Amino acid sequence: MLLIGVNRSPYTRRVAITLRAYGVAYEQSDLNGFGHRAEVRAANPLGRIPALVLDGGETLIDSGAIVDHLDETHGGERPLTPRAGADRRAVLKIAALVMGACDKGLQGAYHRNHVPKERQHQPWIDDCWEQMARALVAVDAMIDPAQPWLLLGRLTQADICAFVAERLARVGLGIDTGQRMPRLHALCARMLDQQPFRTTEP
Ligand SMILES: N[C@@H](CCC(=O)N[C@@H](CS)C(=O)NCC(=O)O)C(=O)O
Repeated sequence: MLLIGVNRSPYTRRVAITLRAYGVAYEQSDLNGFGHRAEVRAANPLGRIPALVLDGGETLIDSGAIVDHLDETHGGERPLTPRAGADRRAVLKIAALVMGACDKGLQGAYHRNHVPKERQHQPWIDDCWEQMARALVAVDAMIDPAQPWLLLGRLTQADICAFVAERLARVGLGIDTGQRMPRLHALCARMLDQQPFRTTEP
């Protein structure tokens, strides 16, 4: 299996952590959508990372679709996203909140990084990042600091998604997560001690 993308991307890291949590062997090609346009577009016509090339040659795209496949093939009785019911809805809701937060965070960053300075509109960037921050604050409020994980007393896709979003906010965008979402900040710091998180650190 070949994972295409750099772990600096929250979407790629989400897949990398999921692969490691399931103990799946894989190789990784450290490409990004802007620096390696031709190679990334060859794997994904949309030009985005991550893509996952399966051993049979089929290529999957989009982190949500990729982790869905990994749940199906490696999740057994306890997939990282529960198969049905209230537990599944709860995990998917947090995943949607925080991966949507990544989308908003990157929307602001792309504007800052790709629009000429004189045409940049700072209120738009601020609004994107505020939307991201509010989603993370909402997840912060769901965290019980006495519990090792966000939900269900075990690692789920909610934790993995929250982890990559918190890192993007803190390291990528300079949002003070320790101050604005202290429980999430602490939970993610604890997760970093776990093998799937530690070994995928960019
Ligand atoms: N919904 C996609 C988003 C992927 C995405 O936006 N990846 C970024 C890297 S962090 C990218 O490749 N951006 C290049 C572009 O949009 O042109 C997913 O979950 O995989």
